[in-house]
Amino acid sequence: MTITRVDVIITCPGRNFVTVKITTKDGLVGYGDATLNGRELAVASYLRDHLAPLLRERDESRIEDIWQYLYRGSYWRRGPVTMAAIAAVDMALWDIKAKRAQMPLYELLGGASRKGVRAYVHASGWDYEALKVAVEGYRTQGFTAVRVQTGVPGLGQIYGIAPAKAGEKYNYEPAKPAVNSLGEPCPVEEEWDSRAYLNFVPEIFDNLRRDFGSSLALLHDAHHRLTPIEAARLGKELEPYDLFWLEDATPGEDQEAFRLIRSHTTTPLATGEVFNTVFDYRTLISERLIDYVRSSVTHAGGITGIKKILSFAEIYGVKSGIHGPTDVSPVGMAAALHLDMTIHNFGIQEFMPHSEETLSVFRTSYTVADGYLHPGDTPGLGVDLDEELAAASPYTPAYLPTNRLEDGTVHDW
Ligand code: KDG
Ligand code: MG
Repeated sequence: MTITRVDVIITCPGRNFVTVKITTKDGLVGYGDATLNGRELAVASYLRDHLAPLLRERDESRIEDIWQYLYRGSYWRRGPVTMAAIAAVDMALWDIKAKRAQMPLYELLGGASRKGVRAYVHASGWDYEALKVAVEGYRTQGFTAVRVQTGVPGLGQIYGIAPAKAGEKYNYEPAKPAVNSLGEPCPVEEEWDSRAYLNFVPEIFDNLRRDFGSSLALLHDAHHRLTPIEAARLGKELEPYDLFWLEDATPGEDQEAFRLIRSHTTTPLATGEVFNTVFDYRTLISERLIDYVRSSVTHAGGITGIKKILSFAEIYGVKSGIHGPTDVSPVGMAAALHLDMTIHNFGIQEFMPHSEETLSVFRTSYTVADGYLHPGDTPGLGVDLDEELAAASPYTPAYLPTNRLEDGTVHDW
């Protein structure tokens, strides 16, 4: 069969999402997620203006060939905009292939390697007491793994901490932009002090182990804010608290920095949510400097792209920890779950539940019970898009925040 239509749907049911919809000559429809937080329209243009004209009349069954044509064939390779656009096309083609085969995608990818997908959720709070309430809530729901983040005394708003109540100063998913002197949206500027953070964080983990015991898996995201020696110190000081992982300790593009961190600590390390291809992981994986790869299906070239990363990782005993925040759409989440079911080197899946508003536009068949997710057995990815509802929530300009030190210097985050 051939592709007859490629539509790009931009919608904002609670936050922005970019979705590609591919239609075949015999009327099958596939969806793919192209959402790049704060840069949504760049990917939409890449899809509409550059990829869609190349896809029409092409044989939709040739997924690897189309992937290579869009990646290798275009000369300009890699980067989040390119790879999110390729990812969306790739996901939509896998969705169509599995619908044509009348199978849930995980069956087509090799079948189930496990009964379900263990998930970790985000617990956060302004202080330890608020964090504790959030962790208790997730424990009650049956989750066995939580990412824990808190505020730092003396610092203001820090990205990664959700407001417990409406109007609280924390700003997380979807990040609300500030307004500049022209009345236009712009990134909120947060403040950072690594010393204050490093002096405070071990106490939080001490409290967590005291209150929740040893079996709960604890994860923590340093969000690229540390230097290698600071990350080494943190990893070492957190060893007694047996973390599942310490994520994005330093800016990920400096792969060699992980040699220093690794030589100082046995705390497991995860990184890669801003990576797009297997090349971004070459040193990290081949030198066994990390334990988990964090790319999302949406930002790493789709199912075809992330399978290349995970196959490379498997050889070195590195596991998956696929990125699954709410800025990955339900389509991108479903793609992750189908892969998680099949791969051998599955580690854990990040799960930030989407809002009711989002889920009224994206109708999903995946389920969650007792801390496990399952993609469901609907043919394809198992996600439908209500286009009328989507059209009723138009794109809203959005920015992720930025980060500065006390003296005004822009800092990593
Ligand atoms: O768009 C950026 C978010 O997806 C990211 O900052 C969330 O760090 C994150 C995580 O681990 O989910
Ligand atoms: Mg992260």
